[in-house]
Amino acid sequence: MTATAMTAAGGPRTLTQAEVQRYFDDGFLIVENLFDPAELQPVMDEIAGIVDDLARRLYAAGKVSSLHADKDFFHRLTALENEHNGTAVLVHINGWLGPHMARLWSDPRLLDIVQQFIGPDIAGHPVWNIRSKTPDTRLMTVPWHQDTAYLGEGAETTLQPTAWIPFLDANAINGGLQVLRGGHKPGAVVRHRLENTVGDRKSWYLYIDENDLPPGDIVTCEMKLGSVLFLNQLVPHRSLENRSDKVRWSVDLRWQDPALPNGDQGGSGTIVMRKQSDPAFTVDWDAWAAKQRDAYKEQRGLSGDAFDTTVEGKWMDRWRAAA
Ligand SMILES: O=C(O)CCC(=O)C(=O)O
Repeated sequence: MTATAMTAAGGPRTLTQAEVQRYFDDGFLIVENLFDPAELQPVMDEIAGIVDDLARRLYAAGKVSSLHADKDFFHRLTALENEHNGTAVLVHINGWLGPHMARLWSDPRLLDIVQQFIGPDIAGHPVWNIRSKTPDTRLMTVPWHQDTAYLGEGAETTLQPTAWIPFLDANAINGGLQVLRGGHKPGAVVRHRLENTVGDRKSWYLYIDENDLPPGDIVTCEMKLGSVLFLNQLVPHRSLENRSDKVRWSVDLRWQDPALPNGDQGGSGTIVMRKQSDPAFTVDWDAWAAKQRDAYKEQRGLSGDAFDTTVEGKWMDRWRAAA
C-alpha cells in the first residue's frame, strides 16, 4: 500500500502540496479516512434497495426460488447470482442514481480534493458505476485499462479524476484494485482490445495486453472502509478476482472541468457541481437524472428482455476499428 493521506474520519480534508504532487506523479492517490463508515451507510442502504427490487422482479419472473431477504448486504446478491447467473451484472447496469449516491458524488470533501486537481469549476462526468463484485464472478473482474479508453477520442487530454470508493476494506483477496504507478506519464492512450467473452458470457470490457502496458510498478491498493482512491484518466488499473465470500461493493465517480472535452458519446453530458462564479450554486440533479435515464433507456432498448445482461457501447466501435 502506498500514497496514503491520513485524516480524522469524516473530517474536512485539504491535501498537502506533496499529496497533490504525488497524485500527479503516480497517477493516483489514496486518501484514508475521508468518510466515517457510518456516513456511507445510507448509500449502501440505497444500493441494498436496488438489490431488493431486482430480487422481487426475478422472483416474480420465476428466475429465483427465494428473495434471499434473510441475507445481509454482503451476501444477498451472491445467493441471487448463484440462482440466476447475471444478477450481479444487472445491478451494475441498472442505471439508477439515487439521492444518497448523488449526495456522495457532490460531497464537499470529494469536490474540495478534486478542486485541488482540476481547479474551481467542477462537473460530474456521466460515467459512474456501482460495482457489484460477487465472489468468483469473472465478468465483474475488470482487466487492465485506462478509463479514457471507454470515451470518445480527444478526451484523454482532459484531466478527469476518478474516485473509487469501496464499501468494505478492499484488498488483494476480495477483488481490490491494482494501479500501474506512473503509467499515465507517457500521456497517451495505449492500445486496448475487446475482451468479447468471459467463459460463455459476453464481456463489454476493454483490456490492455500485458505487452502493451506502459512502464510502471504494479501497486495493490489495500484500503480501509472510508478511504478513497483517486485515479488519473490515463493511469492503467485493473481489479483482482474476488476470492472472499463477500460481495465487494464499490462505486466509481468522475469529475472534470465542464469547459473541456468530456468524450461522452450519446450519454447525458456532464453535470455542473461547482462554479467559481457562483459560490451559492446548487446542483440541478432532477434535470440531469432525467436526461441520464433517457440515455440509459435508449441504450437498454436493445432488447425487450428486462433481464438481458448485454452491454454495448461506442467504446467497442472505437477499439474494433483500431484492431
Ligand atoms: O471496481 C472495479 O472492480 C473496477 C473499477 C475500475 O476499473 C474503474 O473504476 O475504472
